[in-house]
Amino acid sequence: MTVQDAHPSASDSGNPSETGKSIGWHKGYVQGSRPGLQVPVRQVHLTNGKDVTLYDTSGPYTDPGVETDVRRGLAPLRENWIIGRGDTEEYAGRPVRPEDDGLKHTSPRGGLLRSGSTDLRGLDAVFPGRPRQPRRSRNGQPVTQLAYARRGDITPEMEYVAIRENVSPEVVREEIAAGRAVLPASVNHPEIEPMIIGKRFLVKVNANIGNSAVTSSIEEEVEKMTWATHWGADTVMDLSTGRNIHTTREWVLRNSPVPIGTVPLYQALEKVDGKAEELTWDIYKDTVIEQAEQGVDYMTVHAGVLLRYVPLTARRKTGIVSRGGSIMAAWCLAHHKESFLYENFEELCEILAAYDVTYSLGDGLRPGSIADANDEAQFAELRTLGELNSTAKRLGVQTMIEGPGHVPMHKIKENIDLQQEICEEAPFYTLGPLTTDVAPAYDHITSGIGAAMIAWWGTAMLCYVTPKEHLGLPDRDDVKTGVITYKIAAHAADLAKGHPGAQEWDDALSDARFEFRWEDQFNLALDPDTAREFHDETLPAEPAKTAHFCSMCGPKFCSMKISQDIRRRHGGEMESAGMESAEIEAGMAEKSKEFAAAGNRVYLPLAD
Ligand code: IRN
Ligand code: FE2
Repeated sequence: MTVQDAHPSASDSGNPSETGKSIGWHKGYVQGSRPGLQVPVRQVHLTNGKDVTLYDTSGPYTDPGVETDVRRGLAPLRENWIIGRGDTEEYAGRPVRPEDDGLKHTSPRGGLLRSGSTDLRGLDAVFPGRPRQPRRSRNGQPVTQLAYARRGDITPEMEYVAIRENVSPEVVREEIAAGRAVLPASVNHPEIEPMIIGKRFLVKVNANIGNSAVTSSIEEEVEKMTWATHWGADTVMDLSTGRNIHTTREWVLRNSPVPIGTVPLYQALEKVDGKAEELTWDIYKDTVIEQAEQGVDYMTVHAGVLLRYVPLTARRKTGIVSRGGSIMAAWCLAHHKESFLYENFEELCEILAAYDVTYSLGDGLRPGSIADANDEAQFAELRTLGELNSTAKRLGVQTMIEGPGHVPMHKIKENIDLQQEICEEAPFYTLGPLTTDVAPAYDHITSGIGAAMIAWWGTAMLCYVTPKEHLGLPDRDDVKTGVITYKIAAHAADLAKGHPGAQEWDDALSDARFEFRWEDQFNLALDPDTAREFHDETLPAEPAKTAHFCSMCGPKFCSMKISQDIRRRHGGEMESAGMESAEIEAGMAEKSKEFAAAGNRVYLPLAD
């Protein structure tokens, strides 16, 4: 694989990270079969002259020498591919109305342009970037990666993800065609760097962002998105409710290098002043089209919450905890009718197929407590999701299935096994699951445990949980903690699944650790800033980073140093020949003498 520098001057310095420190890696690109097909990679230059190449989600923001401007948006990388297929056309699109932005009462100065709105802060109400018109299928036929894969086409997007995942394009095509993987890439979101979600590929992580009626500005949401992808989020869901909902999404989409997901039901509910019973299929459908025209790549649809399942939750400890699930349950009960999402599902499929919006079939009846895990309500909904999955596939729509929630460790495996069976191996996308209920403020950890397990058994994407889960809205630090926690779970699963190349990263870091190449250890870390900071707290001086000891044992007693000393003395021959036990003993005896001479103390004060 040849990796080109993103920019000729890129190799001489690392990129400045958000903290202003050098992050020690730089962006490179792998050239594909056509000029515009360049796949980003993160290259870590080690001090021993070797390079480690890692998957990169950070987008053009980390390209040295490239100026990004949030007011203009990212370059539309995929535009030529989309237009080149000749199966879509531009059209006028539906008008954007004040109520789309949660601004129901138009002010005298005019709804959207009302700059007095306090929660806009730095960014304007209207996205100022290049003018664009929405596209959709020219003749109503699906313009989805699933449809292309089925007819045997390898699209540029498929080639792109094949390079990213280090597999052949044919494997990508086959997995998509079989419905075992999705490549979420709306025809109206040409800015994204394509990625794939499926069990044969690297486990992916989604980060949720979004304002609510009470907090956060557009600017903050755009920043949370770039921040999340900087740390490795593979997709971002904008779960905004309240004010500026349409405009926030526009800013996020135009600046996002990763697929964006939403729950259209949330915005539809805003349009009826939060009164679930006033929702209609028409309002919902109109909201889906509005979001599809903007370029949302995948949508959570809680179509599996059926009227007859609602009573199954009555005796639960925590009832219905899904926001979307409870909205639909309230609607069904208010009208005593079957869900309008279920009843109109085929029409919804036709809309999604015309833009290549991917389904994320929502788990509206997921358990919200350990006590409710794997109950009848949850699995009844899953069976309906299986049925909807077949319908969606038949109509050419890419589909993944959402999963729980709160599940104790011994009940996790049943979830993925059942989902895979019922949903014909469609990608599973789970929220954790949280393995215990007792640790509010640490639910990134309670859920990271479940996430690692369920991903090992085949879950394709993990929806992160931040420390603020159950308590409040995540801020910037919580977003980072959530993403890093979930990258750990995902990578641990990649290792356990034996994903080709996954272990190279661990091996490179272990070598750096064993050889006391501190800078390399930091730069290879998932979170270089924190690793460096923790090290500097105890050993702040610059030379300490190359010193041959670590702060854990101090300079005089260190297991890694002992074994290195032994190796060095034997000129490396022990590695090939296997070291004689007598030699080890001799080395150890020598260390013992050193240790005794220093007073037989395990922990020595640091010499200064
Ligand atoms: C993921 C798996 N199960 C649920 N999720 C995520 O939860 C989903 O993708 C979306 O981000 C959020 C939807 O929450 P409600 O409306 O189901 O509570
Ligand atoms: Fe919960």
